[in-house]
Amino acid sequence: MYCDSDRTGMTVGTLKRAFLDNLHYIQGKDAYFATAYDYYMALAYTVRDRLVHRRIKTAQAYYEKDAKMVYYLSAEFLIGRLLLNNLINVGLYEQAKQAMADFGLDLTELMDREAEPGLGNGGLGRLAACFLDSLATLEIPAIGYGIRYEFGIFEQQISGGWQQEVPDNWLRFGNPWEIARPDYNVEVKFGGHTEAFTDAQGRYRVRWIAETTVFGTPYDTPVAGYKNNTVNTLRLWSARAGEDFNLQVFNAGDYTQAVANKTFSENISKVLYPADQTLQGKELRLRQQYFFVACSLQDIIRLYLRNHSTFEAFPDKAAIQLNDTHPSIGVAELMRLLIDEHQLNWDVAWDITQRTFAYTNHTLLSEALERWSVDLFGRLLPRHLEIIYEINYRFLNEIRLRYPGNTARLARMSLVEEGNGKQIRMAHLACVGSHTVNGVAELHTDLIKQELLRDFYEMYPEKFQNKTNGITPRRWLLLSNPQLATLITETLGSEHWVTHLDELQQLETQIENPTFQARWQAIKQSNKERLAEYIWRNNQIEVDPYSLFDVQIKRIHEYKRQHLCVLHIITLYEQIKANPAIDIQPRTFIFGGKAAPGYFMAKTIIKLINSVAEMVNHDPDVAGRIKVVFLNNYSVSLGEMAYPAADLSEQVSTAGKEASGTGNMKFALNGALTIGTLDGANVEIRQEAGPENFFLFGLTAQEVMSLKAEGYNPYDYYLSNPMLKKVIDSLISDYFNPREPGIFQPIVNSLLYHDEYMLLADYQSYVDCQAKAAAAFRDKTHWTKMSILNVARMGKFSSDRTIWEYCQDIWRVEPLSITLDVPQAPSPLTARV
Ligand code: 26V
Repeated sequence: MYCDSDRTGMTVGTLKRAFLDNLHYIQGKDAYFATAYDYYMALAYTVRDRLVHRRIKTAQAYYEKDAKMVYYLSAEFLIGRLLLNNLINVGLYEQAKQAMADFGLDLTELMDREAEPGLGNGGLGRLAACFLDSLATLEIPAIGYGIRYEFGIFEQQISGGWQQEVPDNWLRFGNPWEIARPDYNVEVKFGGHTEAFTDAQGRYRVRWIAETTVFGTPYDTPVAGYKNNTVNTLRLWSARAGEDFNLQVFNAGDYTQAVANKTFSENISKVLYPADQTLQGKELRLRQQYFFVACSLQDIIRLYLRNHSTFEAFPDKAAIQLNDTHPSIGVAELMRLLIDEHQLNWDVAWDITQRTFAYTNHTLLSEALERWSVDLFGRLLPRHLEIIYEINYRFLNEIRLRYPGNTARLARMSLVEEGNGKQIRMAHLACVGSHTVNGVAELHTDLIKQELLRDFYEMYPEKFQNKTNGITPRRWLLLSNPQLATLITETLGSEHWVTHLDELQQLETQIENPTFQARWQAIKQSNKERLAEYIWRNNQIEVDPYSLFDVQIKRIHEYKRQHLCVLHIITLYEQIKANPAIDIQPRTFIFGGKAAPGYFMAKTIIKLINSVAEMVNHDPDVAGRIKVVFLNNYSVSLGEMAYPAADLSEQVSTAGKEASGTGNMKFALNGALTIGTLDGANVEIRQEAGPENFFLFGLTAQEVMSLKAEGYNPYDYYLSNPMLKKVIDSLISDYFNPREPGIFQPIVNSLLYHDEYMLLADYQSYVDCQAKAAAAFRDKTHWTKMSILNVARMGKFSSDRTIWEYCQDIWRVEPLSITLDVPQAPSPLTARV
């Protein structure tokens, strides 16, 4: 019955029957009334059936083999649209395309109806999504745990050049991929106080008398491995008011107050915080973090106890990864569960906790390091505060033993920051509670060891590891650049490279082959034309698809230096104005990215890009040679179109500030050359691609630190560089914003008098490097060769490689293959749930 039923069959014929069935019985529509959205839903349910079947088999195998599981805890999962991804991974794409064509439907158009789940801010959330894809593809037993935000990252509209935020009601029309599991609801407590008591065995115990309880309902989204039978789970928690809600109404009689309380509880999973890298210390955010961690740990323990009766083997069966500090309250929560709920003693509980958790750091920016005020913490999580104090007490004693009399070190390493308003340092908690701490690129890990967590590294050098980030080649090549993927498959003779990305190396044999070069160029050209059409439809800007596409898409942040690119654009513009007949490489500058709603400078940078665009795009002297485009509402889907269309990838952060970057990898894998600093994974990309195939500029991280220590004065650069002066003066004079004078003054002041991110120090080096890139672009053949070499040498940056390293060096887990033709599935009546 598993072979070709309407719910599992893989042929065009069964897909068509299943599709019609779902259209009829789930959407309740016939061909007279069905909309494109109904067709999308019917197809999505058809695909989901095929996944559900595999997911059940996968979960069965994990249970029966008592496999060690990876639990990836992340406040963000930026998974992107799922229809095409699932069709590809489960091996149904061609059949689905045919099936839809037989009905006169265009699969691409249906795919466009899917709302994108924007459950993340940027790099960190997207990394978690790439990791889920690789975990399933490598057949690793794993569950991703997070929050089912009702509103994802805001929709960005541009009005008068400024960013406007619009709520992202992504669940409005329903979500065909998720399955609610109210049967696995768990309870989460907040607030109240603690009481110590002695139990019947004479043991010292603490009970937490909470003020409120909230329920978490899990929603499961299947995560399909690439053409294997593994389907793992992404389990996202949604907050529901406690079940005593109705009772309270009866008893207290204050119906409206009770409803208000219900709404308050359910607010926990309402909205994703749209700030990355800046902390606001908001109570709701701490509630969110504790909520999903408490739900997940209960779930993990429930799963463990199905096969075990003591906690002895817990660290051998569960590897819990903390994606940044957002879930780091898990360290205190696991201690609480083991001690208060399961009556383990402190030392045993602490040993289990430390052997279970590992922590990934994603940022060196001090403003992005999470700290929670002790006041807030104590109010919301009184028992956890006690536990953290106890962890800290024992930890500080350890330091005193190792470094007697070193009070400065004690203050630096403490989990509690003293000073105006005590704060809990979550990075320290995560570090102390974990067996392994990792950075996300070699340079980043070095800086963690030497700067950010230097004291910790000195004490526990064996705890620290590097795990350079990666991206999934399924979404970031196969799905987003099908023409290039086809060329690669034809050239290498199979699609084995999709799961063994190192094999792209073999493309190097084609580097001198003119036919291959021509096909390579034609594919890039066709991707550029597609983006040009999108720009025309979306921005009403006509761009030359033969111009150099110079692309910077990522969150807007001062350290990422989008405004350095703007200084370059103005430089070119000034050169043209001074000599309109100048021979200049035509370029299209394409920007995209969201600014945190409260981040004034980032929002002003967006306005600056749009103001410069307005002037440059319409100046007859420019004669269309330079165009500037700001793509609104940058998202995973927009990235899928933009990366394959880029010639030049802008990775220009101040050295030492970008932990890794992953957009840099997406560009390079799609044949763009990089202009970049020695920051994050750029260093390793350049190493792999070869320095001759990478446009390097700017200070190194060491030079940045030395220059700062010496006393950096940006104003000197302004005075001594005439072109730089001219460029900055054009901003001072309101040339680009005549009707809104003064709006760019904050940017000018920041550059001239502080320049924390050292744009002026890197300006000349950047402009010179850009001139080299422009000259190189004019030699089409040589550029194409460099492009091919970049792709051929990006194998290292597959997230499969990254995940395999985590499995080997941190989690100690093994793959487990899933077979679908198990002769006998256990009867539903006898199977344990
Ligand atoms: C941090 C914070 C801290 C304050 C509260 C709000 C908030 C929200 C999100 C984050 C995460 C920021 C860290 C982050 O996204 N880091 C990025 O991680 C990528 C994956 O490792 C890496 O490639 C980027 O370089 C790094 O910026």
